[in-house]
Amino acid sequence: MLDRSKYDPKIITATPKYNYEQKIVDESKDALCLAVGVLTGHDIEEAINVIKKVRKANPKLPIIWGSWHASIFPQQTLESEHADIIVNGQGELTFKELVETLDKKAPLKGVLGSSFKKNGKIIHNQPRPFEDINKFPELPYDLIDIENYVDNFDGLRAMFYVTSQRCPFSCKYCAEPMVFKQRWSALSNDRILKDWKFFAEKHNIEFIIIGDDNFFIGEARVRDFCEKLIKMKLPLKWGRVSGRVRQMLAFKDETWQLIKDSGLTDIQIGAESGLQEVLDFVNKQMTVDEVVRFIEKTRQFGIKATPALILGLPTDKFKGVPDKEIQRQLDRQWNAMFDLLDRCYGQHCDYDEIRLFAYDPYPGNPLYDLSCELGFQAPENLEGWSVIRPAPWIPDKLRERIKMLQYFLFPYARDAYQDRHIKKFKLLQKFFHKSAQWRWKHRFFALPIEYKMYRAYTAARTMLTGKSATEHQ
Ligand code: B12
Ligand code: SF4
Repeated sequence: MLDRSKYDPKIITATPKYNYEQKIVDESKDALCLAVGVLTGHDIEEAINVIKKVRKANPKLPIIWGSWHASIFPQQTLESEHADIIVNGQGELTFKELVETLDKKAPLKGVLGSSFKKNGKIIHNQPRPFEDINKFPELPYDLIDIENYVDNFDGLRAMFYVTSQRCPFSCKYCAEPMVFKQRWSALSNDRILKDWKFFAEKHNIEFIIIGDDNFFIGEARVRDFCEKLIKMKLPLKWGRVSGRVRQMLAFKDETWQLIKDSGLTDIQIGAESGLQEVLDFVNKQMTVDEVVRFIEKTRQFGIKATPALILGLPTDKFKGVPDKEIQRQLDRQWNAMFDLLDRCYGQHCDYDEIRLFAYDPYPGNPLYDLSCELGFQAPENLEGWSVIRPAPWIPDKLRERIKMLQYFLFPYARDAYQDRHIKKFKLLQKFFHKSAQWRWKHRFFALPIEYKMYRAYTAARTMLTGKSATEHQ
C-alpha cells in the first residue's frame, strides 16, 4: 500500500528459516515504525520478545499492532507497554495512512480504523468502512523471497494464496462477525489467475493452498473461475479450500464437475457436531443430513472432503446445571459425532483426514461470552493471552480421547492408511489399522494399549529423526 518512491517497506516473517528477530532489530534502527500482525495465542509472546529487543535498540520507534488480537482487544492491547498504535480490522488503508501521518509527524487523531496512546491516554478513532479489495494495488511479491514461502504439499511445491477477505456468515464461535461485520470482498478472477500464472511460470509452483475463510461464495464466480483456470491449462492443482456445506450443496452438478476438472483436490468443511441442536445453537445454518449429503457429493465427483469437528462446544444446556448434566451433554456430543461419521464413512473409510478438536474459548464472539459465564477465566492483560486457556468443563479424560482420535484412530482407520504412513514396521502398522477400525466400529476406547505403543513408537522416531508425530502422518 505504501508509495515505494517514498518508503522502503521491509516484510519480515517470523519463521525459523532465518534469524528473524535480529533482522527486525537491525531494520528497526532507522525505521519510521515497526508493525506486527498477531493472532491470539503464542504469537503474542513472540511479538513481545521481539518488541522488547527493538525498544532497547530504538526506544522511540512507534510500534503498531494489527491483525486479529488487536482488533478484538484494542483497549487491552494498548494498555500494554508493548503497543503504541493498533489497527482495527481491514488493515490496508489504515496502515498506509498511519505511515504517512507518522512521517509528517501529524496528529493520529482522525486516522480511521486506528487507536493510539497519547500522554498515557488511549484514544479510539472512528472505524474505517470496509473496502473492495480490488481497489488495492497488486501484491508486491518482490518484497519477499518467495522461496521462503514455498511449502511442500504431498511432494508438490505449494504456495498459500488468499482470493477473498472475510465472510458474510455469523457462526457464534467465530470472531469474523464482530471484527468485520459480515462484510465480504473477493479479488476478480482475472487478477487471481494472473498471480497463479506468475507462480506457476516464474516459480514452478505446482499447488495453491487457499487461505480464504470461505472460497465458494457465489456459484457464478466459482464457475467463471474454474472455466478460466481450465482454459489457461496451468500446470498446477489447488486445494485445502474452505467451503460451507449448504451453499455448496446448492451448486449444480455441472459446477461441481467444473470444480473437479479445474484441478481442485479437496475441500475443508466445518462439520462441527453431529448434534443438530448444537449446529443450530452456533448458527451454523446447516443440518447433519446436509453434511452426510455433502460427503456423498464430493465422493461422486472424486474430490476429497476434510470435515472438522469440535467436541465440548457449550450450549444453553450447559448453563446452571450440575457437572453430571454437563457430562451427559458431552457424552451426547461424543455419540452423535460417531453417528455422523458412521453415516459418512460406515461403508468406506475413504477420507483423507478427519480433523477433531476440543473447543477452546477464543475471544470476540457469543460462545466466548457464554464460556465466561460458564467459568472460563479470561486473561486480564495482553501477556495473559499468549496462552490459550482450556474450557474448564472439558475433562482431561475427554481431551486425551480427542487426541487419541485425532492422532491415532482417525489416521489409522482410513482405508488408505498405508499411503501416507511410513512403509517400515508393516506388521505393527497393520495391527494399528485393524485395531483403529475395530475400536471405531465398537466404540470401545478403554485400555488404549496400542495407542500407548503408537505414542512410544512416534516418540522414539521423533528422537531419531527430529520429525514430530504429525509430520510422520
Ligand atoms: C490461513 C490461516 C491459518 C494458517 C496460516 C496462519 C498464518 N499465521 O498465516 C494456519 C493453518 C497455519 C493457521 C493456524 C492457526 N490459526 Co488461522 N487462520 C487462517 C485464516 C483462514 C486466513 C488468514 C489470512 O491470511 N487471511 C487473509 C488476510 C488478508 O486477512 P487477515 O490476516 O485478517 O489480515 C487483515 C487484517 O487482519 C489486518 N492485518 C493483518 N495483519 C496485519 C498486520 C499489520 C501490521 C496491520 C497493520 C494489519 C494487519 O489487515 C489485513 C488485510 O486487511 C484465518 C481466517 C481469516 N480469514 O483471516 C484464520 C485465523 C487467523 N486463524 C485463527 C487461529 C485461531 C489459528 C490457530 C491458533 C489455530 C490453532 N488452534 O492452532 C493457529 C495459529 C497459528 C499461528 N500462530 O500463526 C483465528 C485467529 C483468531 C484470533 N483471535 O487470533 C482465525 C481468524 C480463524 C477464525 N475465524 O477464528 N491459520
Ligand atoms: S466460522 Fe467460517 S463460516 Fe462461520 S463466520 Fe467464521 S469464517 Fe464465516
